[in-house]
Amino acid sequence: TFEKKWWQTVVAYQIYPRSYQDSNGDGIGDIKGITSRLDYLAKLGINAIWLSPVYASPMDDNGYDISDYEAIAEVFGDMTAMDELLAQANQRGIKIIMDLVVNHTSDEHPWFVEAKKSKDNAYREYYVWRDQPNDLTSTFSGSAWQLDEASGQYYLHLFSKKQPDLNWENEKVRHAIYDMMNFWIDKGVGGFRMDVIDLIGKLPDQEITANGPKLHEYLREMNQATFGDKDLLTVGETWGATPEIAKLYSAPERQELSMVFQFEHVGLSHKPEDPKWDVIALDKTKFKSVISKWQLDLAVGEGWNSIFWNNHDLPRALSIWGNDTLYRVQSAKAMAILFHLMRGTPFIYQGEEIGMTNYPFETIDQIKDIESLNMYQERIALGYKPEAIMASIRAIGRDNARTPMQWDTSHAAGFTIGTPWLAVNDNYEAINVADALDDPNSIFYTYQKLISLRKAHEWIVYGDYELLETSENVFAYLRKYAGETYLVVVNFSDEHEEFSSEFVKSSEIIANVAFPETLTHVKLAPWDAFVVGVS
Ligand code: TEU
Ligand code: CA
Repeated sequence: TFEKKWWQTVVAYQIYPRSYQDSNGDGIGDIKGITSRLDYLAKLGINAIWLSPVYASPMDDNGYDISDYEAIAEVFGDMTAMDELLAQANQRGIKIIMDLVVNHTSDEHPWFVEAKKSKDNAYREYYVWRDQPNDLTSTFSGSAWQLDEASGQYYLHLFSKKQPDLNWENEKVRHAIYDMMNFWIDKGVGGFRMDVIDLIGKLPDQEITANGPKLHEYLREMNQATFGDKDLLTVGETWGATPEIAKLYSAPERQELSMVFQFEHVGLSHKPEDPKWDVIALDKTKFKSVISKWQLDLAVGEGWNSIFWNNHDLPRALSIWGNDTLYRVQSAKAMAILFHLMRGTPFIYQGEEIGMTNYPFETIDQIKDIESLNMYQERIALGYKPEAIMASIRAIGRDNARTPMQWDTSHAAGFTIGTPWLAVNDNYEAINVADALDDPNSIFYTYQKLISLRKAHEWIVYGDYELLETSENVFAYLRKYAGETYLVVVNFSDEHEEFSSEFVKSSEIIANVAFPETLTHVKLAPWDAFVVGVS
């Protein structure tokens, strides 16, 4: 028997706190700034905010390196401000989903400070120490093993040297994490987004990192010890997930998580053999089959899906897959319509709702992200030309998603009265919230409409999915529920396309950027999209 849950019907919104709204003029976004923007988010209609980390941190990886899980980073505010955000958000029917980063801590966390003191320190086994490194590498370039001079041993860090991996085989670590989670649950958070949670079952000696043998055992233990008897949204970040693996995390009877972020579609933006840094044109046939597989293989009752174009680690999808110049507004709307009428919990990344774009980075001194900075150094040492490396960073570096939110046409797009920590995109004069709210045809109102449709129509949340055969550039699918059938058609291209079907329109067009007279022979202008009831 399938149990309906609140997190199946909401649309969530991801905030990267450093770049959302500064309230004290230091050029860095903060919690008070977020609270001041809750009415805007209530107007958009979202009901959950995934808040990227705001905990105490030396900010080596902008907060994904935590030195105190139960304290707020001074640069973001304090616990009073956090409690106020929780209260103000909950008053507006918006739940705060905290970012749970427990694959690793900061090297400035007291546990690691202790662990480094000596081999027999009580906290030594909170982390992974070996006498010799093996071939494991860090996502942020180089070996995953860092020599600790004092003890002559190496510690594991799958990310930066300042992000030592926790040893999840140590039950003291697991229970300390569960206690911390209950601290936040008792504060009334709406759930957790779990950073690289597929790595906590790692077996370093066998060079196993994702999907280790005890991963699901740990998640069931965590579920029982923390959120299991609460009605929270839990979403795992699982880069290597397939639909089958997604079921292991989200099948209701397994009592693990609500859903996962899968990244199979993200992987289509670069060559399979190249880990990340060279963008290739999107293969639309592959894209349609990957997205459809996720709709079909994760049927209602078998597990739950999330749907997203963007997050703080990805280039703006509008820039790499849409058309952020000639057809910025149309393609942004078309991409929104395509995803927001599918089954699964949609996550909107800050700025996506107004069509923000990648930034034209030219030189490495403009870059802040440790992943790009480390890759730059690594490739300079390998003889790459700076302009070639910058071309990769400009196309797909993480700073593209982290340029400050563009609120209006005042100084620094209204993000700060000071000097922004990362450059504001010059296109804020044309792309900003104030103008979007004043324009009934803006991308914002397409998102607002789609969000309201999901609240009003169960077919969007629970309907069956069927991909239709079309020309390569056209993505068309059916949704069927309780005897009704809806047709979604998107021209995912700069070309003029045609679509024809034997269906007859049976309801008014909704959330459209096209209005076909009939369905028997539809002419689609670049990035036209529509959804209509059919019979
Ligand atoms: O990201 C996991 C992760 O692997 C990404 O860094 C991704 O592989 C890479 O950015 C793609 O190029 C999570 C967080 O979302 C990310 O911001 C953190 O840097 C990382 O974990 C470490 O906490
Ligand atoms: Ca600030």
